Amino acid sequence: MRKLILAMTGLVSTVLLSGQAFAYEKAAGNGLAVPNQSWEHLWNEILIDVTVIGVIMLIAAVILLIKYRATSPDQVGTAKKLTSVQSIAYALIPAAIFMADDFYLAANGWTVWNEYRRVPENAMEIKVTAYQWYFEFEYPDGTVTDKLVLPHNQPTVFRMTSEDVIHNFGLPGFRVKEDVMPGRITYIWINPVDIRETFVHCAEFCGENHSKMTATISVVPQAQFDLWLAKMAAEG
Ligand SMILES: [Cu+2]
Repeated sequence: MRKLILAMTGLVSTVLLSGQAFAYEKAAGNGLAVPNQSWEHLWNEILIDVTVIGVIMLIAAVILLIKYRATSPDQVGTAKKLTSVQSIAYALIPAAIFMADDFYLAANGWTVWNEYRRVPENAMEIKVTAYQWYFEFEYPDGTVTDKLVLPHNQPTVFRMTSEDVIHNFGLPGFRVKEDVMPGRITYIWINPVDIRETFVHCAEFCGENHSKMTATISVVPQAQFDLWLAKMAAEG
């Protein structure tokens, strides 16, 4: 009976823990500041959890294998028959423990996604049009380019559509991607907090030259961005 109570306690803590996840993320503020950091945090959490669970399972398996190994070929096991309460407890306790973790991670994933879908009000908007097989970018002043230069620390939202087939605006350096479809406008946003060179790559197989459908992204200081944009605008 004690084990059954333990199992029920586990189930209750499952629910409490997932509620806790929501409370924690909500307190963190209004939307995400740097989305890729939130995704990385979530990914690390998942990685730690599956590693810990994996190691526990491995150690348990090795101990049981050694402890209960057969010492002669015709040996018959002498395990005690479990009572119903024991059987239920053996099933429920481990299930409750692992479910608590699953719910916790799922709740965190849901929260990050939910927050991520809210674009910051000060975001710069760049229109993206996908073609077989390149991306075209239109800046707020109407300048059209085939590569991205982004001002450092400026949240940027991409409003995207396709002129032909389904593509995908993949930003591995920012840990996000989103489908780009004809007849529909989808969006994705980033906050480039590091000055660096990275790239966008189509992440949906879209035909013969799909693998070449890429463009560079340069994150530069605001002043350098202003100069670049003015130069591009002048070149028309
Ligand atoms: Cu594509």
